[in-house]
Amino acid sequence: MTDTPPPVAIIMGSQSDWPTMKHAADVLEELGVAYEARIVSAHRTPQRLYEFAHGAKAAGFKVIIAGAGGAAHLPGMTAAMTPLPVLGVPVESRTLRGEDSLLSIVQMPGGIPVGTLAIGKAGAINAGLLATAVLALSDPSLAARLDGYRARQTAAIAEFPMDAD
Ligand code: RP5
Repeated sequence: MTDTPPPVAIIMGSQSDWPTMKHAADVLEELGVAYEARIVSAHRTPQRLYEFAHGAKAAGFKVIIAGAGGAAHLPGMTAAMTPLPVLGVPVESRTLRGEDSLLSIVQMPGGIPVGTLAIGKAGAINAGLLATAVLALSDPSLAARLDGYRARQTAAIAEFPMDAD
């Protein structure tokens, strides 16, 4: 352990978002990027959100990944209170399959951006990769690890399809 604060914060509106957001955490771990994961609800813990977002830059975070479902106001409200880049992950909701989450996150007014990813697992994975790409701009060693990840992914894709059995 070092005293260096983790560069990435993964925040989510509920414990129920963690199975989705863990995919972002897994990518960061694979690439050797430190992160901190917290439950911060825009609706149920607004004061926690206020304190987190206002203090995030001073705490040393560089990128925030924010996942929420349904009336998913967490990424946008976080972006309203920090200058840090915010990547929004729409979590798949039980009733509307995440379309509500996506529309809640993506339609930000001009002036307060949220980089919105795909609904669910793919969005969480890509949020982890995008956060890594941002950090890699000023970290050649991390850039090399990201290049390696992409190369391994490419090498793992078969050219011809196979039958399942
Ligand atoms: C949102 O409400 C959370 O981000 C979550 O996706 C959704 C449902 O939360 P729970 O009722 O499962 O706690 O705030």
